[in-house]
Amino acid sequence: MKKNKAFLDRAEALKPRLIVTQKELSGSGRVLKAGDEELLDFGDHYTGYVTVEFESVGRHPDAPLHFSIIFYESTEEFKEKPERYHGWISPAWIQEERVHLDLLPCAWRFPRRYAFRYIKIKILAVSSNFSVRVKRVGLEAVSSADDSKRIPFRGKAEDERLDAVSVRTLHECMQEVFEDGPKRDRRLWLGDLRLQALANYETYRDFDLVRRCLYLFAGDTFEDGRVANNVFIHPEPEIDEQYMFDYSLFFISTLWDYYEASGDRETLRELEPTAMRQFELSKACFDRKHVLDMKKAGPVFVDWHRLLDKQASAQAIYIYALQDLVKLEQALGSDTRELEREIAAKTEAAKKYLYDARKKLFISGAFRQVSQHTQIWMVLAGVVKDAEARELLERMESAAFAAKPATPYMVHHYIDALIRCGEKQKAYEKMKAYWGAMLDRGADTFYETFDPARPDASPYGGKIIHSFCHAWSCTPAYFLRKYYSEG
Ligand code: RAM
Repeated sequence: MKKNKAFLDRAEALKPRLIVTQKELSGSGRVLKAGDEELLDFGDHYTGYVTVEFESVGRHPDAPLHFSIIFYESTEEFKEKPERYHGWISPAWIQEERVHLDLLPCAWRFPRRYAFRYIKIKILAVSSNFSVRVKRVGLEAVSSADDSKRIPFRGKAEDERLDAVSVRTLHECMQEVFEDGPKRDRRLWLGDLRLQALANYETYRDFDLVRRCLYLFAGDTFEDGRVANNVFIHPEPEIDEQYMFDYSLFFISTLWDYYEASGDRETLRELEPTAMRQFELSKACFDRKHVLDMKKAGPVFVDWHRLLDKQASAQAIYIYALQDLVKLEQALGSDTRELEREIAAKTEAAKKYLYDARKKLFISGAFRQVSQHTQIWMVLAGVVKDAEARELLERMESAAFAAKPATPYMVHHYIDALIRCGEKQKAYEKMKAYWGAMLDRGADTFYETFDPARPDASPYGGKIIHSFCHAWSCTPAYFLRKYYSEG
C-alpha cells in the first residue's frame, strides 16, 4: 500500500467534532422474570451509546441478572431470529448483546455504538428470590451533521416526509466520515460517498467532511495508485485491500462534484493526480476494439443484483467518469483532447459492439445479457441522448426479461438518467413510488436494499443483517431540492 502522509495529515486535521444529543426513556415499570421482554421505542432513528438501568424487586438478589438486548433500526427486523442467520456477511454485525450484572441496581453502559429506533430487552435468568424492572434507558446520540446549519426544504408540502427521511438517513451516516451505514459497515465507501456528498451539498453543505474523505482515499492507495473501494478509520485510517473498477473511477466524479459545489480549487489541484491515475489504470483494461476486458478490469460493483453481467455498465461508467475528468482538467486549464478522443472511441465501441439492433437495447457480456443497469448507465454516459435516450428507457421498461435494480443505489441512477434525458416528471413519479413504498412500510431512514415487489428479499441471506439506514439511499433529498423546489 502506498501512503501519502501529507494527505493523511490533512484528513486528520479535518476530523469533525461529533455533536452529542442526550435522550432518555423510562422503563414501563413492569416487573420482569426470566423469559419476559420489554420493548422500548425512541421514536426516531438514532446512532449512539446506550445505558440501561435495572433495579431489583423482591428479596436481595442472590444470583446475577442475565439479560439480552437487541437493537433494531426498523420494525422490518422484528420477525428475524438472529441465531437463524447463516448468510455470507458476518453475523457479528447483528446488534445483540448478552450481559451478566452481578450487582443491582446497576446502570450498564454498552461500549459499542449502536444504530436503532427500538430496543428489546429479554430477561434470560434471575433467581426465584428476585425480579427486575428497567428503570430507564439513556442515549448519547452522535452525529457530525449540524442541524442548525441545514438548509430548509422548499419543495412541495406533500414531499416533506420524503425529504425529512432522506435527510435523517444522511444525518445518521455523517459521523467521523461519511459512513455507508451506522449499523453496517460503519465505514467509508467510495460509491456511497459520491451519492451522500451530493445530498450533503443540498442540505448540510459540510464541505470539510467530503474533503476529509477525499484525502483519506487519496492518502492510502494500492502501490500502483489505484484508489480502494473502502477505508477503515480506526485505529489508523487504512484501506481495505480490495478495489472495484467502478468505485475507483468514481473518485474522479466525487472530486469533480466537490469542486463544483465548493469552488475549492486548491483541493482540486492537489487531488487531480489521484483522479488522473484512476483514468490511466482503467484505460489499460480495454481490448483492441475499445471494449472493456473484464479480466483486466477486475471486480466491478454496479448493483447487488446477483446475476448481473457488469461489462457494459462498467464501460459506460468509464465514459461517465471521463466526462467529469474532462471538466476537471478544463477547470485547471489543461489540454483535454486526448481524453475527448478516448470518450469518443469508447462511445463508438459501445454503440457498435454492445448494442443489439434487433432488440434495440444495449447488451452485456458473452451471453448478451439485457439489464436495466446497462441501459441506465449508457444514458448517464451520454452514449445515447435526448429522444434516443428517452425511447431506450421506455423500451427497457417494457422488456420484462431485463434484469432490474436491486438497490436504492441503482434506482438513484435510474432517476438521474430520466432527469438527464428530459423525463423530469416521470423521474419524480418513479422516485416517489420507490422511496414512498419504504415510507409506507414505516421507514424512519431509507434502506440499503429494497425491492417493492419482494420486500422480504435479501441479497445477504437475511434481513437481520441489513442496514436500514444506508447512505446511498438518501438521495431523494438531493433530487427534490435540486430539481423539484422553488429556489
Ligand atoms: C456494502 C456496503 C456499501 C457498498 C458496498 C459495495 O457492503 O454497505 O454500501 O458500497 O457493499
